[in-house]
Amino acid sequence: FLTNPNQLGVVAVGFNGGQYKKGVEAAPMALIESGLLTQLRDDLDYDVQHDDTVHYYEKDIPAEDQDPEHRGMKKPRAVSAVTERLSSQVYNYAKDGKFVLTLGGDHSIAIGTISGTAKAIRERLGREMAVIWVDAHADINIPETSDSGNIHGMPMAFLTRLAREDRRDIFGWLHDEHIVSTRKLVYIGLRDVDRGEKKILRDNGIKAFSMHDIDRHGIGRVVDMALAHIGNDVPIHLSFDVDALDPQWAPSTGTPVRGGLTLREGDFICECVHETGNLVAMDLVEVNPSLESVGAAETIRAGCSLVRSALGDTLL
Ligand code: EXY
Ligand code: MN
Ligand code: MN
Ligand code: MN
Repeated sequence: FLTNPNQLGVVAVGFNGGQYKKGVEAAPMALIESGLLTQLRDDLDYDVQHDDTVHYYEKDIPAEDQDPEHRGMKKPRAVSAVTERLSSQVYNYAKDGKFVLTLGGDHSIAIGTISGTAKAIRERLGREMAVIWVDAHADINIPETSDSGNIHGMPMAFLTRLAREDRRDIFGWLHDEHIVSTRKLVYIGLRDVDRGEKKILRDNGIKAFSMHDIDRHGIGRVVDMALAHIGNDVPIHLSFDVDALDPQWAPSTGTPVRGGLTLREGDFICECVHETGNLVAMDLVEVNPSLESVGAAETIRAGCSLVRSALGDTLL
């Protein structure tokens, strides 16, 4: 599905407004400084296109006193403004048939990345794209089911239209071409899903593999089943939240949940998705280098490993 498979558009989005912990905005720089892009260039032969600056989009973000809660959502205009710009930036790479790698940032940025790839894939190939969402959380709260009001717990609801909002400055810019079908969404790694989210998953028949499923069937079968659900010949956007990994491997993240994937299982998912040949974009989100200072280096190393695996690094 990529016309330029060795060209990699890298978008760095140091944005933290989808939740309340500082530090996640520093992740793109930390990942890049630890050598991620150099590895992709030198070891995996990608033509990496990145303007060497981390995008904070500060001028686009309304001041906090200009951004009151709306339907319980916190900083809705800020998240909307950032993701709207991000969406067109991702679209611009994806429409040229390049792979798009986005380094977050908290997971609210997926509203921008997935809408951008979905639109490009529709225009370029006339097809619907699938999303594989690897996370401890489902991030599919609608504003009314969210206890926290944090938008990083809601991106999949807006991307599937389960949540909608007509105000242009609060996600009203999302149109049909940006939307992903609930039938084309698969979760892997879930273990902390809110009550309202469980109902949303059930009512809409959304495919989800929890840690329980991984314990029962093993990661190999679970990945096979996830890919079978999507189908053989469908472009895939992989959105990887580092908190899918057990805190043992990725302690420096805002909402850690014990009982997660090993780093090897995380890498395995990425390797298998790469092997399909259908991967068109990846997000790596929720790395927060300022939490758990002892674990920050380890978390960054884990993040780099996941990205390399998704981009074709093999063990042999
Ligand atoms: N479900 C909770 C909420 O909506 O606030 C926790 C969400 C955490 C989201 C992290 C990024 O995956
Ligand atoms: Mn950039
Ligand atoms: Mn998430
Ligand atoms: Mn999460």
